[in-house]
Amino acid sequence: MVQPTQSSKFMTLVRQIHEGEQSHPGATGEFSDLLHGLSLAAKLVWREVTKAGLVNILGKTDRLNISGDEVKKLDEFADETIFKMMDHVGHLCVMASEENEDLLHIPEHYPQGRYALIYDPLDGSSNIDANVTIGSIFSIHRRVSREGKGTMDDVLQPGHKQVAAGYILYGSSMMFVYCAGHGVHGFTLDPTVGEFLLSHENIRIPPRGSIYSVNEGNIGRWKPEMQRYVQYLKQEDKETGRPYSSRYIGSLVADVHRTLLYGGIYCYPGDTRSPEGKLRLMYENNPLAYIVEHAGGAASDGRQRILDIQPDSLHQRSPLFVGSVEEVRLA
Ligand code: AFP
Repeated sequence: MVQPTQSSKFMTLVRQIHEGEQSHPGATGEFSDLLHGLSLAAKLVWREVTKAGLVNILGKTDRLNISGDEVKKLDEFADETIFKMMDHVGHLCVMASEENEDLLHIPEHYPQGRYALIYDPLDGSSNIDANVTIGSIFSIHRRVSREGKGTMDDVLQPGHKQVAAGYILYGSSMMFVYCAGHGVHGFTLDPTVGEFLLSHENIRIPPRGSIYSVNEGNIGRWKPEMQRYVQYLKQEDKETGRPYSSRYIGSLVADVHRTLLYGGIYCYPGDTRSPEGKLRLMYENNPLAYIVEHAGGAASDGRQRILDIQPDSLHQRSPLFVGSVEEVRLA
């Protein structure tokens, strides 16, 4: 028999966001709408991802995205789905997507809101054909322009000004991980009822770890200090727990998710070919740095905190060292 005092384990994403808002006097419910819209878009993307091996959707289109990567059809689907799901909600003034060169404005017949949404619709898409975990990443800023259409200033804000960020993993299960300033929470989709249920409450990253994650194929292009650092991690030393294990999926969102849960470090340094590395500050590094910092970890570009970088363009890149506090400090 159900005891009235028994606490409910069925914390859905919507319920948690709602309860979080209710504890803030003056909350308008806009955040619930935004996160709910994103979770709905993610379910549609997930539906296509799970069908990817069945339907003829894996072919590549014959163009490159703004960052020069091959665009696959699923990227386009995810890009459009997120935009269409979020354009009419009334809480956004502008969006920016990794797949598009310019800002994405809210159609004029919809109301303009107080927030700006930045997203990477499908991170790790080169892994789709191999059935490897991929994901979507999002970042939300409060607008700084006063009214009307959103502007570049609304989007080009340093990461520490994000009011929420998160990612969705399309893997062996589907997860929605987000932070709106108060803890990092992970929800797993129960496909039988179509709901995200709280599975990872208040995630904390271990302060140390023994896994490093980096594309070591690039070692010849790294600076000597980066080469020495990775050599150091591979040396035998009982006291400091070396050698570390190496894990690299090649889907940033999946590599960072593992790092968040198990501890360790993910690195994408600059190299002779790309001095600022490959990853994009606005779409990848800022939201993931926000999540990891709120879970007790750290994120740096090797010179400064990722979240302190003042962006100057939508698609700018930055090196990334993210993970356990002690590991990022050592790196
Ligand atoms: P997209 O698939 O969104 O273009 O991003 C891929 C990615 O930026 C990131 O997900 C990977 O970790 C990284 O590239 C892998 O790059 P390397 O092949 O250089 O290791």
